[in-house]
Amino acid sequence: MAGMAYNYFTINGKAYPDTPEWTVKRGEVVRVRIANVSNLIHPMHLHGHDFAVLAKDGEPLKNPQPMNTVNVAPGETYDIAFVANNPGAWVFHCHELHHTMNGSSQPGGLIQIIRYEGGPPPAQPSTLPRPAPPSGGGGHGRGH
Ligand SMILES: [Cu+2]
Repeated sequence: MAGMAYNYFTINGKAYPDTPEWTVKRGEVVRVRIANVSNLIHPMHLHGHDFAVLAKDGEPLKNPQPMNTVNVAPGETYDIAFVANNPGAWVFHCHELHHTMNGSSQPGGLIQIIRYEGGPPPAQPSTLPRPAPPSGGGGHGRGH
C-alpha cells in the first residue's frame, strides 16, 4: 500500500522488551546470524564490543572486518561474531531510531539485550538507544 509505514519491528519474532535476553559467558565467541526479511535497511549496532563479519549471504568472507555496525539491506544475511570480553549488559540494536520503538513508545522493536552470565543484574541496561540531542553531540558516549 502506498505510504504505508511500519511501526513494529522484531528480532526472532519478538519486539523489545519481549525479546528474551541473550546470556553469554566471558571468554566465549558469540556468533549471530542476521537475516533481514523486511524491506527496510537496518544498521545493526553492537555496544561494548567490536564484531567481525564472517560471512555475507552465507558466503564466507576472506578478510573478516572488525566493526561495530553493519548495514543490513533487505534480503541480506550476515554472520557476525564477537569475543565476549567486556562483562556487563549491552544492547545490540538497530540504529534507526524509529525501528527501536513499538508504535510511538520507546524503547521497543529491534533491541536485543546481551547479558554476561554471573554479572550484576542492572534493572535497566544503561546503554539503551536514546533520541539524539537536539544539537550536535551525536548521542553516543563512551563504550558505544
Ligand atoms: Cu532498522
